[in-house]
Amino acid sequence: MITIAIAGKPNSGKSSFFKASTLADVEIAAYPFTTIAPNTGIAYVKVKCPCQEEAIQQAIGGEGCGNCIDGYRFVPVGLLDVAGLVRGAHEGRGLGNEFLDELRQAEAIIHVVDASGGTDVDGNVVDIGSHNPLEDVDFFKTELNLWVYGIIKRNWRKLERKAELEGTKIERLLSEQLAGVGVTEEQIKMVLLESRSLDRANYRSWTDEDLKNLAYAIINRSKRMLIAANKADIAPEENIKKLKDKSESEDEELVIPCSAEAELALRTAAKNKIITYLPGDSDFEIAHEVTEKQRKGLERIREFIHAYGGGTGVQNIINHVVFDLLDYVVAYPVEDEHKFSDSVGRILPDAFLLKRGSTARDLAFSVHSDIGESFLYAVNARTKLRLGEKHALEDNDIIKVVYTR
Ligand SMILES: Nc1nc2c(ncn2[C@@H]2O[C@H](COP(=O)(O)OP(=O)(O)O)[C@@H](O)[C@H]2O)c(=O)[nH]1
Ligand SMILES: [Mg+2]
Repeated sequence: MITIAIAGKPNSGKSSFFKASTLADVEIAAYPFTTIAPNTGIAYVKVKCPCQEEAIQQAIGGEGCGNCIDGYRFVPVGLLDVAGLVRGAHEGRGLGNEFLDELRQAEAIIHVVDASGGTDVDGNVVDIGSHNPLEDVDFFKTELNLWVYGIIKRNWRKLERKAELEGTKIERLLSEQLAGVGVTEEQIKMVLLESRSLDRANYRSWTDEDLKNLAYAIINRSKRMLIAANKADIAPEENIKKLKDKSESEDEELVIPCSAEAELALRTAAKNKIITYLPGDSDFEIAHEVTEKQRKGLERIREFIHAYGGGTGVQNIINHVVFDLLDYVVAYPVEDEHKFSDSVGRILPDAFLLKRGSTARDLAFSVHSDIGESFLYAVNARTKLRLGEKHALEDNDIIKVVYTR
């Protein structure tokens, strides 16, 4: 499963973001992690369910598929609430080592920034607007870069010697050093191929500055990042603007404003049947007798989500990470391409997230390794056209896999 890390300085709202994203009103499916740690959980991307399409409606007799909620599918992804990042983490300060260790498993990082400017660089509460959140963005990247740079630098001599004695490629040796960061040899190779200043053949003349640039490029490639401008409900408008402007002008990580607290309040209220609300909805209905205080609180949240282009931003961030940053597609395997169901008649029973470029055969492997092994061909259930094993899946594909039994 995809793993996304939630990281940032203390008190930026990481745990609130984690709680909000992992609180599901309906138990959609149990996806236990092999090791259950309290800071790991399941969040969901939200997509339109194919059962809503007219042609499919007709084929299945006008009913819902039973696996979506109000026409939306929630497909699970792993989420990790990482320890707060403090200054000097790369030297092991605070929970520095733990923090960095946890990041290893993550494909992407949601950097939660307190956009309200109400916490200082170490996470202490200060007056709203008195801390510049741009500093947090820089500080975070600096720590990540220094972490990777530190590993490379510490081992550089040894690495050089090994390269000469054994003739091993520099990218292989670097990836061995950086295995703890979760970087692959392929990623390092791409970094070196694309770099204008780093000549692989001349690694012996690389300066400290070169190694720093290398570290920067490696972390950028191996961990896709997005900035959650959190506490947008209380943040001065100019802070959000500053964060967005910096990101655009320097072509850096996308900034999406959000309010983890608002999302948490809405999901909790939905769970308690006080409102009808689905994660990511741009509005909600108050469904129950509520106290004046509750109503006021809810109306404040409504104002906020209307002002912020419909939504608290939390679901939007999860979807953006998976579909845009990491470039995944959703695919639905079926056994009966006419009824869009499995062998016992369950309509569109499963949804899988696969890296764009994955094939019908990869999907078969996701269903079961046996089915992948004995794959013959696939059929696009919408068009009934036959697909070869190399056919790359498109987002929202419904696929029947034919295999030898
Ligand atoms: N106004 C507002 N407060 C928030 C938001 N998210 C978190 N907080 C508050 O910020 C404080 C720190 O939140 P927490 O999630 O524990 O931060 P962490 O240390 O990064 O895990 C708590 O008092 C939260 O209630 C938000 O979106 N809006
Ligand atoms: Mg926390």
